[in-house]
This record gives sequence, C-alpha cells and structure tokens, in this order.
Amino acid sequence: MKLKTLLTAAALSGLTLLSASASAFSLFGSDDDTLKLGYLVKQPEEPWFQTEWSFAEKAAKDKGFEVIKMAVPDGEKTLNAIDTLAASGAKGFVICTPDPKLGPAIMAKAKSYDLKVVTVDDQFLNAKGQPMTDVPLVMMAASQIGYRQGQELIKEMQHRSWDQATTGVMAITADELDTARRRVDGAIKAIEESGFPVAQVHRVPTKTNDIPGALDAANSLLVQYPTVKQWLVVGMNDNTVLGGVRATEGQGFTAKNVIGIGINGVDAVNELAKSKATGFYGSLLPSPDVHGYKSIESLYDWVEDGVQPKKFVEVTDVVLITRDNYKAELAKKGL
Ligand code: FCA
Repeated sequence: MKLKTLLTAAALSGLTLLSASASAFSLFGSDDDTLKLGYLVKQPEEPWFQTEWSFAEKAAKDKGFEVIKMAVPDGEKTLNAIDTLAASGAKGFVICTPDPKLGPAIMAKAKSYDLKVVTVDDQFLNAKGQPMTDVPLVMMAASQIGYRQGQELIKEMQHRSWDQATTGVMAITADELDTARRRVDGAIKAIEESGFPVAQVHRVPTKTNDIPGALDAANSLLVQYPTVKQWLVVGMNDNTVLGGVRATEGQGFTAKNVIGIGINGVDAVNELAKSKATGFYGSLLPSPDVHGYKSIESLYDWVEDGVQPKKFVEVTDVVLITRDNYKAELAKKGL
C-alpha cells in the first residue's frame, strides 16, 4: 500500500488505526506538502461527533487540506494524540476535550510543538476552574437551547392534558460540564416559569455521559418517587435522556406517560425511527454541521493566512425533531 493511502486510511478510520497512523508518521514523516489539521473528539461513538468530523472533511475538501480524525476518550490518549499530530507535521487541531480540566495540559503540549488550538463544544477550564476564554471556542447556545427543551416539554404535556399534580420532572444532571449544567438549568428555568411546581422537579447526577450512566441515575431517582404517574425527562443530550426513558420503561412506563426531549438530534435518529413510539418524544437538533465546518475552517484561516479566529462563536440555530418530521429536518441540513 502506498504511504499516502495508508495515512488516509488511518486518518479516516480514526479510532482503530490511530496507532498505525502514528507509527507510519514517525517512520516515514509526511509524504507531501498538504496542510494537515487534527480533529480530536472525546466520544467518537456519538453521531454528533461523527457529523462534526464529516463536515470538517467537507471544509478540508473545499479549502484543500487534510483532516486527521482522532478519538481522545481520556487525558492520556489526548496528550499522545498531540504527539502523533506533531510527528505527522500537522499545524494545529480542533478539540472537544474528554475533560475540561485538561485545558492547561493540552495548551502546554500544543505550544511546545507550536500547534494552534481551536476548541469545540466543551470549553477548557484553567487550574482555578475558570473558563479559558483566550482559547477560541465554537459551541451551542447552551442555556437558550436548554430553555427551549423545557418549553417544548411543557407544551407537549399541556397538549396531552396531563394532570400536573401527578407529573414529575426527572432532570439528569452533569454539572461539572459547564455546557451540560447550562442546558439543564435552562430547561428547568423554562419549566418553573411555566408555573410547574418547583417541588416536583427532581435532579439526579449521572456518573458518566452515556446511556448506561443516565439509566443508573434515573433508576435511583425513580425509586424515590413511586407515586409519580407521568414523567418529563430532561438531560444535556440525547443519550442522557434516552437513559432516563429506558429507566422509566423498566418501571412499566410507556410513550403514553413519559415525554423525553433530548438535545443533539443526530443521536436520536435510531430511536425516532423505531416502528413503535417510545417515551423519547423528540430532540432539539442544533448544528453539528456548522460546528464541524466552522471550527476547522477558522483554524485553517489562522494557520494559512494568520487570521485570528473569534474567541467565541455561539451557534443558536435549533429545531425540534420528532417522529413526524425528523427525516425532512435532517435532510434540510444535508444530514
Ligand atoms: C457536549 C456533549 C455532546 C454534544 C456537545 C455539543 O460535548 O457531550 O453530546 O451535545 O456538547
């Protein structure tokens, strides 16, 4: 196999061939002058991040550079990935960090190799736990989108004429991640502003940001409130809400007495495509396409033309997708 083919294959397959690409780079170095930029994501199993990757590749095609896609599920893999990128001759990377507190370590390593960094989705925190506002960031309008999630839940509850007195809100939280905290707080704000009783809003933290973590959290909450007859499920993304909905199913709830609305949209497609409706009513679809394209485009302009990226780009577009409209709404975005 020609080296270029090997490198491209390694870059495309991300996770599995990461070590193959690393050894190929260090053995042979770069084989041409094409600019290389990395795109590192914490959870490559989420369609959200796969969508960002594919739109980063679209930007690469449009502008004429190469994207090296890498999975960075933990701190060690993140720092190793930066070594690999530097060895490949890359000039910078976009990253959604597995842990915001890695910010200073990531920046120190990147600086040591003179690599430029743009963050996406999750903001870095410094040693004092404050946001590192100097590092460019592209993210969704977390509070606003969370607020919309709360509004849509109440709207659907009212549409079904549920008795508010026997309805509970299950809010699965992940407060150490700022964007998650802001989304969930936004949703609860909207719910409480609608007049929903504050005492019927129950928060429970998840240990991990995936379906099993949220399922465990939700199970521990459900046993505490056995008299609740209908549930509204809030969480920072689709997987969190899916975990909550799965837990309600375990207690005999169905699509009739549960309304869950996620955030991310692209991670909800399999659920919405099920032949029978579930308690997962819908999802707010922001713009993973814009995040993927804009973040790496701004990195490219910075590396290639010295154009400083904006420190903060907040993406506000969002649409509610349900079983009725998800195909059309995704198609509108080319997803
Ligand atoms: C965080 C979440 C992802 C996605 C992203 C925009 O990183 O973990 O699922 O919602 O923000």
